[in-house]
Amino acid sequence: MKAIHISSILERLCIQNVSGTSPSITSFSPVDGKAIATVPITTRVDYEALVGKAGVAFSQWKQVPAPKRGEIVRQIGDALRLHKQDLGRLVSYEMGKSLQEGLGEVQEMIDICDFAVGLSRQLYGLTTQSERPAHRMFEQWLPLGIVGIISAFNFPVAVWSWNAAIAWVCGNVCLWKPSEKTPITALACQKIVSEIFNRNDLPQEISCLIQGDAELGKQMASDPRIPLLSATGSTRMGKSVAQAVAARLGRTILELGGNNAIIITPHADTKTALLASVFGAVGTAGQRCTTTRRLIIHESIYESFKVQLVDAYKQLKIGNPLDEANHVGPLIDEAAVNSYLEAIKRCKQEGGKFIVEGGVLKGDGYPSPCYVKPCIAEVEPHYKIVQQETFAPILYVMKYKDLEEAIAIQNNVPQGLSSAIMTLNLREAEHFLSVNGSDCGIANVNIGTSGAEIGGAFGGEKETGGGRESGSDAWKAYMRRQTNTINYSDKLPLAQGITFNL
Ligand code: UN1
Repeated sequence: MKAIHISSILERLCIQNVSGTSPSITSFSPVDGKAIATVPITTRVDYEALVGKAGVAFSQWKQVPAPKRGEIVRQIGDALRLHKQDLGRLVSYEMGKSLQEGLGEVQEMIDICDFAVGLSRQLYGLTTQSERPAHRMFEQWLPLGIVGIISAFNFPVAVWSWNAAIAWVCGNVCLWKPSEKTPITALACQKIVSEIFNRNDLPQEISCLIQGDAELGKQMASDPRIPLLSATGSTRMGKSVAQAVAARLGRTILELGGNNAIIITPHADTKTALLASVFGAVGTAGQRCTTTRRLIIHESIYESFKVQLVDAYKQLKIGNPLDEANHVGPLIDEAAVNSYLEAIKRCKQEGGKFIVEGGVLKGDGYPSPCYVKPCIAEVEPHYKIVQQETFAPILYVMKYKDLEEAIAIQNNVPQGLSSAIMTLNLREAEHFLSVNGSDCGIANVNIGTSGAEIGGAFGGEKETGGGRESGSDAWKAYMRRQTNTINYSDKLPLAQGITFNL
C-alpha cells in the first residue's frame, strides 16, 4: 500500500493531537482504520462562550464594506491554493474519496472563494418606480448575523465553503458543525481561515468551529441567535432540523437526500453515457448526494448498454484512494458497509437481479473493513429499495419504452436533487428540460448527475429540501431584504389613493 505521510501533513496544517482530553472525538481513517487525530468535543459551556464571541465578531464584521470582506475571502482562496495538496490528501485520507476527488473538493473551495470575491461587489438590490410623486423606492440587502452550517462527511470541506464564503461576503459570521466523522479536515480549514482573520486584525470568530454529534446540531437548530441554518445530510436529519428551526421561525437552507437518475435514450452517444454513468455511480464510492443511483435505459439499447456497463465495471480498481491507480476507495465506516449489505439483501428480496455482484472486499490491499464492490442490479422502478437513497455504490438499472414513461420513472421518487438525459436528439433534450420534464433542482443533458460547478445554484426539490447553495443568486438566502421608500416632497400622499386629512 502506498504510504501517506499523514503526520507531516497534519504538522503543515497545524493540527495538534489533543488526545487525553475528554470528551473528545477520535477520527479514524476508513482507508486503513488508523486513528488520525483526536479533537475536543464542544461542551455546552464552550458553545455559549463561542456564540457570544460570534455575536461580537458580527458587530465588527458587518461594518466592513462588502468589497473589503471580499478581499479577505480572496486571501482565504489564496491560502487554500497553497494548501491544496495537503488538504486534498487529508480529505482523501479522512473521508476515503479518491485523491483526484479530494483535490477536486479543495478546488471547489477555491472556486467558491473566487466567486464570492466578485460577488462582494455585486450584492445588488433593485430600484422600484413609486406610485407617489417625489418618492423613491429601492431595496437593499443586509447581513443576517450568525449563519449556522451543518455539513456532512461526504464533502467534508467543500459544502462548508459554499456556505461560508458566500455568508462572509454578505457580512455574516459562521458557526460550523462538521460531521463527527470528518473533524480533522474541518479543523485544518479552521486553522487556515483563522490565520487570515488574525493577520488582518479581524476577530477569528468570524469563522467558528464546533465539534460534536447530532445533539450539537439540535442545539444549533433551536438557538434563536442563529437566524439561518444551512444543513446538509440525510432527509431524516433535515426534517428534524427544519422542524426545530421553523418552531422559532428561523430560516433554513436544506440540502438533503438525492435519488438521481440518468435517462439513456436510443439517441445517446454511448461512450459519453457509459462514462457519465460509471463516474456518477461509483465516484466517492456512491456517497455523493448527486450520485447516479438509477439508470433508465431505452428498451432498444438496454441489452447492449448493459453488456458495456458490466464490462466497464470489470475495469474498476478498488483500493487505497490515495493511490491514483484506484478509482474507488472505501465507504466511510462499517455502519455504511452494513447499510450497503442490507440494501443489496432487500433488493434481492424484492426480486432485483444483480448483474454485477456486490460484497465486502477483504485481504491484501484492503486494510480496513470498509472496502466494497460497486454493484449493479436490474430492478423494477417501484421497488421500495429503489425509492430510497442508500449511500453506497449500488446502481439500479431499468427499462423504458417511451420518453414520457422514462421521465415519469425519473420523477416518481420522493427525492428531487439531480437528473440527466443522454441524447443527441434536440426534441428529447428540450422535452426533458421542459415543464413536462425533470422535477429536480439539477437537470443535465449529456453529462452525469454529479460534479456540479459552483457557479450554479445547487440544491433540489421535494425531500431534497428545497434549499439552494453556492452560485447564481443563492446569496440572497444569506441576507435580509429591506424595502425602502423615501418621501422627498412636503406632502404625505398615501399609497392606493387613500385620503387622510386632519
Ligand atoms: C454533495 O454530495 O453533498 O455536484 C455535494 C457534485 C459536487 C457536490 C456534491 N460538486 O457532485
